[in-house]
Amino acid sequence: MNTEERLLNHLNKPVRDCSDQEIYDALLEIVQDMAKEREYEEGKKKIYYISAEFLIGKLLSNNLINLGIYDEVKTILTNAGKDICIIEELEQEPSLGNGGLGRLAACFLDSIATLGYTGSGIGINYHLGLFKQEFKHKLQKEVKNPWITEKSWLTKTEVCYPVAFKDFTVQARKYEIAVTGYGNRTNKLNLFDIDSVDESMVGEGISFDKKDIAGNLTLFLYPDDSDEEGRMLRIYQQYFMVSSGAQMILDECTAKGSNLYDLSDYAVIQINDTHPTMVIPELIRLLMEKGMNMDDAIEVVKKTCAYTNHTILAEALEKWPVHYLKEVVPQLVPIIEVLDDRIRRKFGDESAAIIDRNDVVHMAHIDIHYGFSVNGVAALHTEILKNTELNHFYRLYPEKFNNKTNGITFRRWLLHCNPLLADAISGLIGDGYKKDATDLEKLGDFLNDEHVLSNLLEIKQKNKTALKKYLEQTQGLHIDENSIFDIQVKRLHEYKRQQMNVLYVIYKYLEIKKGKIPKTPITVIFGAKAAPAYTIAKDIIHAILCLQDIISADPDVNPYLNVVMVENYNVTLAEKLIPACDISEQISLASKEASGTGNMKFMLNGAVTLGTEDGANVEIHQLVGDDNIYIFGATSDEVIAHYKEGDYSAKDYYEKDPVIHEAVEFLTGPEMLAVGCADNLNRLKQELAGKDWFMTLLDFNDYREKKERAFEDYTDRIAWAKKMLVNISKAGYFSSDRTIEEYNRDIWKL
Ligand code: 26V
Repeated sequence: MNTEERLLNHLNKPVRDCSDQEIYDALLEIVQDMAKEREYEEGKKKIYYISAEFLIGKLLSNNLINLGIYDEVKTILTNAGKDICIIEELEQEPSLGNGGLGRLAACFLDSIATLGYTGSGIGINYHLGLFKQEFKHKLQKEVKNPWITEKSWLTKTEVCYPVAFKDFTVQARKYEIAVTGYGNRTNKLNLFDIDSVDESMVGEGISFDKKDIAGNLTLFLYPDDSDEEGRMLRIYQQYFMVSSGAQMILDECTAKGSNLYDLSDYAVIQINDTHPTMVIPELIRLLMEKGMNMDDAIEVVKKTCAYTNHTILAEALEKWPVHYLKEVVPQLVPIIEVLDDRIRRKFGDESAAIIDRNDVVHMAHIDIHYGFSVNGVAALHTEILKNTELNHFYRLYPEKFNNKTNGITFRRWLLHCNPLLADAISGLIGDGYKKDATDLEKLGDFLNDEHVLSNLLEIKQKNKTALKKYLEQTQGLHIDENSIFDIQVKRLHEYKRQQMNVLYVIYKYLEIKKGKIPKTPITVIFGAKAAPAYTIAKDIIHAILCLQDIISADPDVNPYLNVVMVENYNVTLAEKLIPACDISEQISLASKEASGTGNMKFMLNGAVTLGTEDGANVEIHQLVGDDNIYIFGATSDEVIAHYKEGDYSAKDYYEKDPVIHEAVEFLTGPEMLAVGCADNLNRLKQELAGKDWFMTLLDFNDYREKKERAFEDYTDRIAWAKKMLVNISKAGYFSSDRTIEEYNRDIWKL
């Protein structure tokens, strides 16, 4: 049956006479059927990617592309007077992740299937996902984000596992989402859930009864962990995920013939950050339950588990007090104690211990001692882990440490989100790059071809106009498509330094007020969710929204400078923003951003990076060269030295530098107080002028200068287009296909 026949079969009437919803439902079923036809497993060994987050985004278009029927479906719909873009909009985006870590997991699943490896994701089916962000009175409000509709990508299975907590047991039920590879097999994302979850318990905003575990366990992703109950719930969720995942893995391997002593011939488990770390003691426990002695169980698990570290921020490295674990999963505590005891006896080194003197369990230490691989996610990040953050572990196990620079799937982040650019590239170098991203290098042949460069500018312009329309229709925001689109979209965190961009906007506003008019108008676009309990992050959002208000009401300034903050930044919005971007803001304090993956998406879509030598920016810089990126700020070595010496003083910069002083003062000046809330703005100003833990003021002047230079360079359109083309041509390295091949070569060995 061809696609048209399949569609008519499902619809029972001409496409023209169907509602968009009917068409969406039919396409969903067709995709599910076609995906099923390609579902098979091959080879003995399977990769299990276990992660608390899978930020998969909408799936319809991506699946149509991967199944090779997107163009056909689009034509059928167009001929029937329907618009695939409108049909796409009907899908709810599953918000099963916070940011980079979750999106990375989704890109990896795409690449594993595309490369034809046998692999599954293991995670949690959060009904309400991460909160939806709304702006009220220029403040972030969190509301629930239901995404599971009657017809969805989720398939309910009858596979259930008991998960025992201290005082009660729940039944974990497996749901599946098909992961279609591009022109290849279908794998599965397994999401565990419980039948008793009760969406009706959600009250105002995202509040709910944190004690009713059977009702709330799979409601939200990372509910507020600012209080003890919230933290306990997180442990419940983590154990729920790893226990059901581990049972599934053991079942699958036994069914394939494993005697469990040879588990590592059948399974490799990649632990995505420390959220799934309890899978290690849980597997040991389950193996012992099946009759294995503890020594053997530990050895088997050690050969099966590998750990990825995604951050060096101390506050983000999970540590659970033993008494929490005793309250939730007492069965794991004696096992963790043995694991700790063995390490203490072997190394006698307090800093390598698993349970510290204060009876706190360091989750990452379990992974490092009892896994066979530890990897960072960009070259610089891995070096920092080896030389600084995890240096004492590196000295114990140098052979375990390796780097796997992150990547992104080009199916979603080019073919799907930027079809105009993808088609133009195909026209120049053929379709080979869709399977082998390094082919993009061939674009280097066109760097002096004015026709190609002008076409690139035209495509960017069309994408900017499309973004303008989209933001008008969906958010009531108005932006000037003839301005420079300077975009910073990512989770809100002080180390990512959205506040530095805010200070720049203030600086520029004041300059324009003084009569210094920019050559090209500028639109600074922000998108970011702040953790519900992260006060300063929410203050930064408030400051951005105040500036948006002030400038949009000021006719002296708004012909030249505008600020907008998009509401509820998510994957869907990223797919619209990234193709339209001119300047990609990647301005974290050097050493703090493990990798970044947004930086790669922007580069691939022809934006030029303005960034620090941090995370994967370092590798982008090496690839594109000094002329095609704007690098500024202190190096990671300098930053690490400042922390060590404790010699950075924000106060000095604030008091001695008049430009910085004026910009910081503005935060609580009359313009801001007229539209904003004094508490929030004062707190933010105090933080910046008095503490500034992430050294915003240290880098501000260099940032400002490099940003000005970028705006200046932008005016030479052909020279700028050349920079865009260099960026696109060098982006092949950042395909997640490359990353997955490296994981397989060095770690998984499938
Ligand atoms: C978590 C938390 C939780 C508690 C409060 C502060 C805080 C700060 C950061 C985090 C991040 C946890 C791990 C994470 O999401 N890392 C991101 O992983 C991406 C994929 O490897 C990488 O590109 C980002 O640079 C990295 O931040």
